Amino acid sequence: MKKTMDRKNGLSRREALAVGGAAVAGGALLLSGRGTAIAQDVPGAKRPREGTAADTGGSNVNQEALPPGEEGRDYTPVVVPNGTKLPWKVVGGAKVYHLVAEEVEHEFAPGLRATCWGYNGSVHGPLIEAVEGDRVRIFVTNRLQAPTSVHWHGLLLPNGMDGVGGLNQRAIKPGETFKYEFTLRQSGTCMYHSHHDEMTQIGLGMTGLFVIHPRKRPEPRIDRDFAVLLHEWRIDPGTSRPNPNEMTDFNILTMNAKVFPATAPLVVRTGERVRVRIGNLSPMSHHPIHLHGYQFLITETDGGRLPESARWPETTVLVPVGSTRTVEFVADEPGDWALHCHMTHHVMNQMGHEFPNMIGVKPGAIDRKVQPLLPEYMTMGQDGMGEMAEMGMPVPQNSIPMVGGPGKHDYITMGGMFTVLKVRDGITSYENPGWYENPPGTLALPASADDLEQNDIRVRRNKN
Ligand SMILES: [Cu+2]
Repeated sequence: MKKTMDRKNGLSRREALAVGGAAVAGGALLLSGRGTAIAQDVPGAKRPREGTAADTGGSNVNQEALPPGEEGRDYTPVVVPNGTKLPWKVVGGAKVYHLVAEEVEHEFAPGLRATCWGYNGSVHGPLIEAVEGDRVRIFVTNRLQAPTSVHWHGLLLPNGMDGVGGLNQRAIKPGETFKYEFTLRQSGTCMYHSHHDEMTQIGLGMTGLFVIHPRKRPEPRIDRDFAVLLHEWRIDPGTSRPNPNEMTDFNILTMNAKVFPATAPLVVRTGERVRVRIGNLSPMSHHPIHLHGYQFLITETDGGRLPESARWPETTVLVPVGSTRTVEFVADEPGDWALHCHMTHHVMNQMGHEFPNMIGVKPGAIDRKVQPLLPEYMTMGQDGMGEMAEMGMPVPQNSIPMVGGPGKHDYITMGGMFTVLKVRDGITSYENPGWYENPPGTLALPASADDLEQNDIRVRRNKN
């Protein structure tokens, strides 16, 4: 048994003693309900550490590791809309993964592609899924032209596995393969990302999610467990690579590296218990993610599961840079519900940002004066951006309309960090079910003359 309390982890010796039996039991209590509760009250109180005595290197499994957790038996697998998961195999009791850092031709939406940096042919990298107590061995091959390293963000691990280039290890040179190996001592939603020349490498997309399921399945069970990673990019129309030097003016805002309307919907059967894990490895922006039609509970951060008394209801959860937030709710109201960043410039695609403000301009006079010189000229944007997108204005090469796509009732004037939660009664497949059919009497429609009269509503004509 290792001593877990002799570390100065914000805990004095007296506080440690006050925690009592939990401290003495150390790793053994880690997986019990009581151990979890204590850990929540005193962060860092549990922390069975990997030591030299047990860790002989090579492929020996550390004494704290448990048999590899199995999908189905130990956990309901996470769903990654538009994304992939990293496959694994078991060797000597450890789960073995292989990440390959490389350039990736990525499509953000039809019409917009760029050469990004990612892992295993994917931007962002595939989601790594494992179970608390698993021993994981992750090989990282560098197929970039530049050195790199991988940091396991939010994971409790030995210092030399933390992946900060120069600080915890030397950088992985082009062509080299490094081995990371550690035992997962926690559960929750963590991430991974390059920690070498971060501005360039994170900016170009070298990020991913790392989900660790608890060894003991919590009740009530989650039916649909989604994971979404947020990012932002600067891709000037006509160019083929994101500009990682951008500091403020990002023009492509993504969920799992896609912009609406290319974001896949989150499909759920009515009555199911839903979890959405949201990570943010954007270079510079925090994202307030808003769900329509529901109140959810914030149940987790990347620091772990919140005790019930510390969860609170919200409809918008702020996900700061370098953080994850997890929300849960029961999907009891069918429909097509928007799930999006509430920063208005983050539900736009390219071009919206640098457009001159034409709101309220009367175009007729300007057009009459300019058209003799430039016959194709037409003033745009005087009624905002929505109409321009809808008209299908021609756009420069390798760019996409500012906003949106066709919806059931009209054109959806949204882009960027926008997707749809689709809740349906009695579905047997999670394929995209199409648009929601609103039951009669539950859809907003133009008011009739009778409606106006009966309710004594007087309407003045629009000007012009
Ligand atoms: Cu945002």
